[in-house]
Amino acid sequence: MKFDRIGVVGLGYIGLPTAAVFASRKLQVTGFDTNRKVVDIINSGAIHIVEPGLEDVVHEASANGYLRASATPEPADAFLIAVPTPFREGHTPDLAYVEAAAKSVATVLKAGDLVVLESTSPVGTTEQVSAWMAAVRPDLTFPHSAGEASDIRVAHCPERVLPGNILRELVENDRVIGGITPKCSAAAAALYKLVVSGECVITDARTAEMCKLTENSFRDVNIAFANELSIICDQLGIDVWELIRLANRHPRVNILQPGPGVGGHCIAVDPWFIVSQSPELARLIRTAREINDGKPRWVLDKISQKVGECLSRDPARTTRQVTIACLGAAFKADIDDLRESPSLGIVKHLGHSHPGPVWLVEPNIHEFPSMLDPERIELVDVEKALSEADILVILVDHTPFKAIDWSKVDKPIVDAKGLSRR
Ligand code: SAJ
Repeated sequence: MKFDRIGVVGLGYIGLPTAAVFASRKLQVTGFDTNRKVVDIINSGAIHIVEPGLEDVVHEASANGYLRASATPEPADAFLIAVPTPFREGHTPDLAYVEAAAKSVATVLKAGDLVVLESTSPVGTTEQVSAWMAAVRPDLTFPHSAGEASDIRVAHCPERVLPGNILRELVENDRVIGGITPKCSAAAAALYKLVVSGECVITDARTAEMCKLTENSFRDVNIAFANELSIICDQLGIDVWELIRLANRHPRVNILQPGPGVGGHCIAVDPWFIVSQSPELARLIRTAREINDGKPRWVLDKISQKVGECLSRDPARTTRQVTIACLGAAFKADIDDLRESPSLGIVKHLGHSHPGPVWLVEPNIHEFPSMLDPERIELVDVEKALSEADILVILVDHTPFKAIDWSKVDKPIVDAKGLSRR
């Protein structure tokens, strides 16, 4: 198959790096995004997201004429759909962006084109994408109804990259490719082989959809196990981080790390897609979600206990005079992304519930987060927090926090990441 022009729908954390990687191989790529501002930024050779190395690749590809952005779809030989799949109230998947993307791509399709859904999706979505496109284009045939003879090929190839490491993982990771028919899979594999050095492993669309959900659910269940252990160990007076280090010396044990909860747009979301499709059967997956979602509450209870201890040591003091400093608000270490962050949720909650000063140390941000109340939360540097706060709450294992010699810090600490105990 020949792909003279590639269209990427959705220019966010996945779509933009994907478009840039194809364009860097001197393929003609047009990225589509409904946000005009995003289109203008990319056409100026700049980027609107934070990802190491991406700005240079986008800048070069657009300066050399290989990458262009547009607000409306244009014809291409292959389309990659990389739009968000959030969940609605009640944890049911919201496929509105996928539906809109499929319907807009359909308007410019011609016989022989390939459409690949990259967005993490519940099982059956790829067939649904094919059906949505067919409804717009009755003049073409689609694989969900016409099978191998279809004019259009449709496949799922879930993205699996780790934010912060996207450009390398886009090229090096193995890709799972699930076409609605074998011809669809073969076409999608031919496309990805243009840029991927990892293996392109072929399966069917439903298995590929479930595979992505399984990867993130596996991680969520493993983290829930670590979080549950951390609560049990706290009750038993055992250092959970030492415990996990020791248990992981067993050649067949690999427990992840506890923390203040699970955040981000993937691990905390995707397992719900399985739960919502198989509510009676997905018992472990649901429980893991509940354990991880319940962890911030447990951390808040630990903070309240420390406040109580401060007051009982000094009865002349009131809660208003107790200063709590939170270290970190991002959803994981060494990133600036605060969305869906359990740490941010803890800081926000303290802003409402603790009558005294609440400070936040977040070395990766330079503006006050819009989600927090500036009347209640103050951004301070780490030195001020270490010297002046009454209680320190370690929420994120950012590198600068790891570098602190915690053995010299003589203050009450609630440590959700185990930095002060290593
Ligand atoms: N976390 C822990 N303990 C750990 C590891 C992570 O509490 O031992 C927490 C983090 O602090 C964070 C959350 O889990 O709040 C998620 O972080 P992450 O680094 O596990 O994952 P993401 O969300 O950045 O990216 C994941 C990756 N999936 C897997 O590793 C199976 C990535 O490969 C996927 O492409 C991405 O989801 C996605 O887009 O689905």
